[in-house]
Amino acid sequence: MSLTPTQDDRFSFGLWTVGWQGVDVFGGPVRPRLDPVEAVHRLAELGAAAVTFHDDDLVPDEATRQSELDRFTKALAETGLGVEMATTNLFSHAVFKDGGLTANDRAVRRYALTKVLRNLDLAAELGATTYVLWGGREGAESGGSKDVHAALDRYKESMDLLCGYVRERGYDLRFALEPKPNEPRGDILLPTIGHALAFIDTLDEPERVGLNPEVGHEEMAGLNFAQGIAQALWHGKLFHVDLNGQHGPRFDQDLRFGAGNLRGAFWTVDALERGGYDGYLHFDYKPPRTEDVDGVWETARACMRNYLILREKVRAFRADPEVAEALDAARVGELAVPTLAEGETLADLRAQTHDPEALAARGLHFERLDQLAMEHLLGVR
Ligand SMILES: [Mn+2]
Repeated sequence: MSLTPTQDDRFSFGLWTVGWQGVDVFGGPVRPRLDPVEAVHRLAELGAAAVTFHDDDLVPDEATRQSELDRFTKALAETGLGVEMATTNLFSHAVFKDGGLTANDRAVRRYALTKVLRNLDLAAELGATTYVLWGGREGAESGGSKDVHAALDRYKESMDLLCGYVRERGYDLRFALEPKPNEPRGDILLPTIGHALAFIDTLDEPERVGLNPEVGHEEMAGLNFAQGIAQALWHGKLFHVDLNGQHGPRFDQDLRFGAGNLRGAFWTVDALERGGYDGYLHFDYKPPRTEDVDGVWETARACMRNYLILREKVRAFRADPEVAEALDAARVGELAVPTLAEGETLADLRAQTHDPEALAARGLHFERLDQLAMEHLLGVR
C-alpha cells in the first residue's frame, strides 16, 4: 500500500490554506507571507496535483498583477500542477461587511458582481473548471436587518447573470456553492447542503450549478457529512469537495483532514470512493497557529496521507468477507430492492397479510457491522 501521493490521486490545495498566516479574531499573524510560487513548488514536491485560489490570494495588488501572474504560470509549467478551481474573495474587504451578492446596499452588489466577473476571466484563462462561491458574509446578525426573501431573489439574480456570462463566453466552468451555517455572519444564507440544493433548483441554468460541501461546515451544524455528500451525489450535484477536520458544533476549526471526527472521515472517504465522485480531492484547512513554516508542510503532507490511509482502510473494510456477511445480516443490500414488485399494485399489497409483531422481533445486527468498521479503522483487522 502506497501512502505517498501522486498527481493521479488528484489532491488539491487552496493557496489560502498553506498560506494562512494565522490571523484570527484574537491575534495577528504568526507566520510570514507565503509566496504562491513557493506554495506551488512545495505542494508539487509533496505530491499534490493542483492548486486553487481566491483573486486576493494570487493577485492582491493591481500594480503587480501581471508580473505575479507571469511568475505563477511559470511555476505551474515547471511543476505540472494545474489550477482546478478558483473563487472570489467577497468577504475580507470592509466593503463586504454586509455581504457581496446579497448586500442591502445595491452599489455594493454591483461592485461584487464585477469582482466575480473579473476573476471568472482569470479562472478560465488558468484552466479552472470549477468556480466556487462561498457566501460567508451573505447573511445577518439580527432578524429585521435582512429581508431573506429579497436576499434569495438577489442571490438567484446573481447566479443567473454569472451562468449567462460563462455560457456566452464559452468557458468550461461550472459553479459550486459552498454552504456554511454561521461564521463570520451570525446566520449565513444557504446554511447547509440541503438549503443549497433546493436553491439550485430555482436557477435558470440549474445544470451549471452544484455544490462544494465542506466537512467542517456541515459538522458545525451537527450534520453528518458523509450522508450530506451522498445526497449531493444522488442529485448529481457534488461538483467539488472541501476536506478538513472539525470537532463537532463549535467555531470553524479547519483542522487538517482526518483530525477531529475521525470516524466521520472514514465514512466520508467511503462515500466519495463508492459514490462515483470523480472530481478533485480539495483540502480547505488552516495549519494551526502553533506551527512554523515546517509545521505547515507537515499538515499538508498529513492531509493527503490521512486520505490515503483511510482509502486503504475503507477498501479493506469493503473487501472483508466477514463484512460482506454482516452487510447481509443487516439487510443493507435489500434497501436497493423496490418496495413494490414489478406490476404489483397498492391493492395487491393491501390484500396481503402483514405480521408486524414477527417483523418487529427481527434484530438488524447493525452493531456487529459497525464494530467491524471500527476495527478496520483502529487497525486490528
Ligand atoms: Mn471551514
